[in-house]
Amino acid sequence: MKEWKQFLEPYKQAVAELKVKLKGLRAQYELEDVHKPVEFVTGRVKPLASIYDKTLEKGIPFEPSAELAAELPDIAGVRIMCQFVDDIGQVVETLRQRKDIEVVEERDYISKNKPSGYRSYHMIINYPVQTIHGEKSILAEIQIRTLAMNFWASIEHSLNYKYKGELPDEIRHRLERAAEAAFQLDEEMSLIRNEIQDAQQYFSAYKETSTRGYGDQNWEGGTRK
Ligand code: 0O2
Ligand code: 0O2
Repeated sequence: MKEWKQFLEPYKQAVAELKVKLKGLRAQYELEDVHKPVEFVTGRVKPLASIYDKTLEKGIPFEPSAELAAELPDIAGVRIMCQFVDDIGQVVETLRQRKDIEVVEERDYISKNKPSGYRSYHMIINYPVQTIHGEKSILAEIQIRTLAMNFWASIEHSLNYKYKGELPDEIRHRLERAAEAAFQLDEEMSLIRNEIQDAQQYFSAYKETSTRGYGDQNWEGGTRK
């Protein structure tokens, strides 16, 4: 077990660092008062049970090794959620330009969704982690998707878990239709993007100047009765 802990430690560190860095992007856009292409960021180290399942699928030994590290590029995973489909392109370009990561592979499941209906943009990166024994470069996966794509993927993921990957036909078909609906939602939101952004700016300014009123602004101040 100690071996696994040692093996996973750089991945844990990478996820923590990448989350701080990518949340930093969001903060910088906010300061510049422009539309922020990053809505929120999450991350995780792949649980051992999922690593075990993947080794069975790929037919490789379940042991901490260079082979396992190379075969499973998503042991460290970070997810960036965006409001609009166009934001994804902007985030991808920003990531390609960064000096602290090296993009080694990109998978575009947005232009061409997976048969399940899954949509997302994946980037596999090399990321250098500083350890007490020097620098260690590890692979990590960054998934970039809209809120609608994320909603669909998290629901589908739970259902797949419940049915152990064997979804009943009816649910599978409904999920395919739901994926199509999520795609339509993204398209519609893109069409009224300017309207939405104006409204969001107006609402932010209102929150900063208003001391009373109704709605979400009351959640932070603890004044909601
Ligand atoms: P904020 O101000 O809410 O953006 P940690 O537990 O410290 O390792 P973290 O970031 O708290 O790290 O946990 P996690 O689970 O990796 O990331 C969760 C972040 O994503 C939190 O933001 C959540 O508020 C945000 N989040 C999760 N789901 C949603 C969602 O559906 N909509 C929105 N808008 N945000 C979501 P933070 O970092 O606490 O900061
Ligand atoms: P988890 O729980 O997120 O860790 P390959 O074996 O190389 O052909 P692989 O490894 O499936 O392909 O890589 P891919 O397709 O780039 O996707 C890896 C991750 O994308 C998955 O990790 C999921 O997070 C997500 N993903 C891919 N397809 C789907 C899908 O149909 N539905 C959902 N909900 N997510 C998907 P894991 O390890 O499967 O899961």
